[in-house]
Amino acid sequence: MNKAYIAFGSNIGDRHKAVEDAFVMIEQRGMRITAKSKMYETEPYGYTDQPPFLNGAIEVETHLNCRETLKALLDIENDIGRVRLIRWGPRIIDLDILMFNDEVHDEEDLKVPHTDMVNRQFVLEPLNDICPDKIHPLLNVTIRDLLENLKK
Ligand code: A4P
Ligand code: MG
Repeated sequence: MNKAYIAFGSNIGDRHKAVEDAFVMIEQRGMRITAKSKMYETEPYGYTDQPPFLNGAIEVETHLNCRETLKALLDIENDIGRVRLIRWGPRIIDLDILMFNDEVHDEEDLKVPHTDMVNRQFVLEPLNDICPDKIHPLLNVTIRDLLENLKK
């Protein structure tokens, strides 16, 4: 059985509903949610001229491999976006694989662990809720320590 950590973010429309819909679809597609972080209201990072985000992270167990998991998450993003958004409008849900077992993938369309997670408090804070002792497979540091370092 594989264990994955997935980040979610939403900043348009009914954000809580989008997240709840995503959880249901994740379970329907062969992933069992085994832990959920708290929900965080966060200021936009990077491109800042956009509404605040609802962010969090979940732990899932799945028989899907990493690439199959990515495919499932992209399908869910599309399903949620297609139902609720105007054409060409932004998506209301972003689902990123943060870590997948201790695997390392460095391909154009699949980078795991997520490359920018160590710089993002809105990722590390929820991750710290659900797996503070998990060791980042490339950096060999716990999530708790990554978060503490970022806050310094
Ligand atoms: N991809 C590669 N690796 C992965 C992975 N580990 N997990 C590829 C998921 N996808 C991965 O992603 C584009 C492509 O990344 C996918 O097709 C997949 O093959 P996307 O989600 O369609 O595009 P995006 O959202 O524009 O890019 P990305 O990198 O997800 O955006 P960011 O960098 O995550 O920025 N501020 C706050 N406070 N909270 C947020 O959640 N999010 C963003 C989005 C900006 N600022 C934010 C937040
Ligand atoms: Mg994404």
